[in-house]
Amino acid sequence: MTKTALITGATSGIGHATAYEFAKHGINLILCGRRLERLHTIQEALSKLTNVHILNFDVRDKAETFKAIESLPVNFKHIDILINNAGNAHGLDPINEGSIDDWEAMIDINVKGLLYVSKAIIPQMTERQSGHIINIGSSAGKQVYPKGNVYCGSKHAVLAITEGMRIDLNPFGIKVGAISPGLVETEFSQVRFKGDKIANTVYDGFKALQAEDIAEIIYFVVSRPAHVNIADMLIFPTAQANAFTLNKQ
Ligand code: NDP
Ligand code: 8X3
Repeated sequence: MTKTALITGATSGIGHATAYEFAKHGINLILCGRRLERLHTIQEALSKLTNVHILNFDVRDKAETFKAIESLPVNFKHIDILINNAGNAHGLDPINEGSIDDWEAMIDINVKGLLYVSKAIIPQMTERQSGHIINIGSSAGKQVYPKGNVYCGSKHAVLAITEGMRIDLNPFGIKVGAISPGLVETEFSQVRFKGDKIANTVYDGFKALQAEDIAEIIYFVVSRPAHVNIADMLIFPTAQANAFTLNKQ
């Protein structure tokens, strides 16, 4: 039977590439994000390959999140795969200089937003005793790097929540796992540095991971047989050895 996936943060980067990868394989899509125009453009393109429904909401807004998911038409209500991808870093500052607004954005989007979306979808999965949840973590969720403080904290939380979800949802036969990339060339650095020109240099001097690299891995994970659950995967560009060791030429 054709599966349906809900992807948060589908308007750019990893979420966008995952939507394309899933569409190529005929997975029905519910694509989420705040930028409505982009959602329409992507829907138009991918509708040639699969059925696509879009949901325009901010994961920080609990009521809006529940309302959006509740509003799904009957042919999109049954969600087999949830990709909790929406997220970003905001700022790169030592803790003594960091902005409270940045900290709140990272906790509200990366952690609380992921929980709201999950809370809205898990009940149908427990009821059916099936489903697959993939949370996009980061190498920053495994190792803290200088000035990474709260972003790293938010991604450590994502990985801890993923482990907790896997334990608690295990009796229901629901697969839960994390994908933890290192540096991926997306709009991530434009957001982190708020459009500052430093964002244009982050991926200079080495070949960063591309969003499509991660999308292919996510499809690999969701296409394993029923008895196989990939619990966690850490992926670096070849030039990166850990969260803070990068071989730039
Ligand atoms: P992008 O900035 O390209 O994409 C982020 C996506 O998240 C966008 O689609 C954006 O959509 C969505 N988003 C952001 N804030 C909100 C919000 N408040 N409500 C709803 N959607 C939101 O970055 P990436 O693709 O790189 O990031 C995707 C995930 O991958 C994130 O969780 C990030 O932490 C993680 N990651 C990224 C790495 C990297 O190096 N790029 C490495 C490791 C992990 P819109 O603005 O339309 O709402
Ligand atoms: C994104 C990768 O190294 O910028 O999670 O934190 S990093």
